[in-house]
Amino acid sequence: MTLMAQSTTLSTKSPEPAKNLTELDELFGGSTCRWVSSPTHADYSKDPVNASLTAGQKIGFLREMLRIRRFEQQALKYYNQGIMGGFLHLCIGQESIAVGTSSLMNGHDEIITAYRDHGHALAVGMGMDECMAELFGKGTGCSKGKGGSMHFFAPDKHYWGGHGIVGGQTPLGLGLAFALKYKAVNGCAVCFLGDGAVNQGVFSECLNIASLWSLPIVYVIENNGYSMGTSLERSSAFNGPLAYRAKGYAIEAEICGGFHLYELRAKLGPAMARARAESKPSVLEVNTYRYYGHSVADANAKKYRTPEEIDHYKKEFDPITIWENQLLNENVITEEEITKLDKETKAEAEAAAEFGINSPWPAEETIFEDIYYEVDHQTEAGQTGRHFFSE
Ligand SMILES: Cc1ncc(C[n+]2csc(CCOP(=O)(O)OP(=O)(O)O)c2C)c(N)n1
Ligand SMILES: [Mg+2]
Repeated sequence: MTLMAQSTTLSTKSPEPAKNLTELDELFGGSTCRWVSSPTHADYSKDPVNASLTAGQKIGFLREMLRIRRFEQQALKYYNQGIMGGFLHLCIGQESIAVGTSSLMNGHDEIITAYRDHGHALAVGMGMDECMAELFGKGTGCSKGKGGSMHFFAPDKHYWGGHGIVGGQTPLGLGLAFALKYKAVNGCAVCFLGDGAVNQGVFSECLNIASLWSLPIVYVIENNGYSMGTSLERSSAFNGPLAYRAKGYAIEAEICGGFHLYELRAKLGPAMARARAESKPSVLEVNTYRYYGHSVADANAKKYRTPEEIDHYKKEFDPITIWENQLLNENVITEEEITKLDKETKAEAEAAAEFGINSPWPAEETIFEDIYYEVDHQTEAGQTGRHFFSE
């Protein structure tokens, strides 16, 4: 009883009042966290990492963001019709982060992420067919239908998944960075995690080792303000940027608006370059927003956020609209060309869904292939692979 009463008191605790923010700024010399500061439309077009981009590259970024959004919209359609099952965590609204990051990869860099992984997979060059088939649980999927939405993998594209345990990818990412340093490869590891995952103990351990051993890793915190239905102010005791926790481990930390590709590239580019050239870790916190619920099974998706909040981000900070406007202003693209691009990506997503639906299921005799399973503590369920369903 006492414990329950205490936890109720804790969960209703308000965030620290804004008066502390000046002190924080003085302490850390940086900006403040997302629930007290709005993202901006600052201009990073002249940054060296952006100034050299060609028109073709800029249009390519738009195509990639559109591909991710159309792919996920198709997936949502079939999920809602009951044709697709399993988990489905959409990154709609967050597309710029995956595309901006992959645009900076140099062929030796490695990336790893959590379960909200479709965007990263497509951005590194995985095909829509193999990804969609995986969502349908088909044998033609990238993980042969055994991983589903949370476990897209493409090591040949330096993409190490797709992980369902919150924060579980952070030590794996550190292992990738260690391997790069050990083998003297001029690359960096980029490990994505959410604002909720920052609170997993293992992440603190990773920061300590990353700094102690000077490993070439960039932890990118995709701060969308919520971990499932829990808002940031209810999950983080420290009422400042999450990235600043890195300062406690003598690691460079930076805050970034993730809505504009120019800003993302301008902040992430130097962190990745530092990792490659000096084998130094960094933490970059990227402000972003997801339009849909935590997953498609989030029954409370519209209860813990106001419709006004969702609309605000859609209207003011949609990464695709922002990039389209940027390219229109630069005369890099016309409205007609955008419409054509959009149609092409929609058609590609539709064709991928057809491919997934028409693909065969994995054969029953392959159920134990390509997976880890217990060899001790043998049970009947373990022998037959039927843990959840009877015939
Ligand atoms: C160790 C562990 N604890 C809890 C869960 C259940 N869970 C899945 S996602 C999630 C929220 C994580 O939020 P965040 O890190 O902000 O990522 P986002 O979903 O916003 O991308 C939780 C608690 C889990 N998968 N693993
Ligand atoms: Mg989150």
